[in-house]
Amino acid sequence: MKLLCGTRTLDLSRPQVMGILNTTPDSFSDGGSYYAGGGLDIELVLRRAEQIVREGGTIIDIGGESTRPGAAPVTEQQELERVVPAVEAILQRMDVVISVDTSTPSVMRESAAVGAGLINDVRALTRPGALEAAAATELPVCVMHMQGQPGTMQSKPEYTDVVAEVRAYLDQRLDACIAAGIPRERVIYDPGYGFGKNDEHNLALLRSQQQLAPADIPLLVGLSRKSMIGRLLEREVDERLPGSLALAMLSAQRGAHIIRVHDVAATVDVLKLQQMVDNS
Ligand code: 8Y4
Repeated sequence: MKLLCGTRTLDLSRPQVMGILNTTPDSFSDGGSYYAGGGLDIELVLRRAEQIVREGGTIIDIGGESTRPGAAPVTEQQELERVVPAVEAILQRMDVVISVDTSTPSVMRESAAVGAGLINDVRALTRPGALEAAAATELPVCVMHMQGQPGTMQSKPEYTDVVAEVRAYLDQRLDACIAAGIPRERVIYDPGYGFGKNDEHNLALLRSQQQLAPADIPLLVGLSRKSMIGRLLEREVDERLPGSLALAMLSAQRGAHIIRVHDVAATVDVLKLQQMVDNS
């Protein structure tokens, strides 16, 4: 399976690693904040981007909004100021696919205009104007499942059949994409691990991950350092690498095409071995 991301093509016949680059001032989970008092530190952004590419990441996910409960809401202007210059600076120096983690139509359009290759929307293009903006970019879109809203989604997640409900939601978003002029070939599914799900829900989704997408639709997953690892293993955020690597391998074995992670080098090693064993 191939994915056309603007001027670059991703080979999804083996799992690709997406490295996380947060431009929010309160992001500690990827080990760094690239935001210093007055604004974004482009030098720090470039250093992190270079690290991701050197370590074997083929996609860089850049976001300017934190979905963490209690995080300060970001204005459209702030998000544009954080994301667009970072995308532009990286692409002036590196041959890599940039994914923009955004739900905001103007950020989609302006990022695409400076060369972004993928739109990653945790709200699955549900904001007013998002479907139209994403369609106009002609880029692939990742639609993610979330129950509830970022601030409150973990208060009481409830499902009758989490696997069926997540699949039905993603299929419904695919229909909405197609109706808006985003062809099926450009849609990526994501179960949204940890987004309005308890540990039992997350484990059920991972166990049945193969059923979450049709065979022709790529699956993106984000499990790296997430709270479920913290709870299941009683580990703080800086102690979650072994758990993250185990889940990266399990998700690859269950059909993940793109794996969103903080620790690129370690994940690339694990996936190389997984491919050697499972694709002989
Ligand atoms: C520690 C580390 C604690 C990470 C929390 C977190 C996904 C995503 C996020 C995902 C897609 C996160 C933007 C949450 N997760 N996009 N974004 N899929 N497509 N939390 O699973 O990493 S942010």
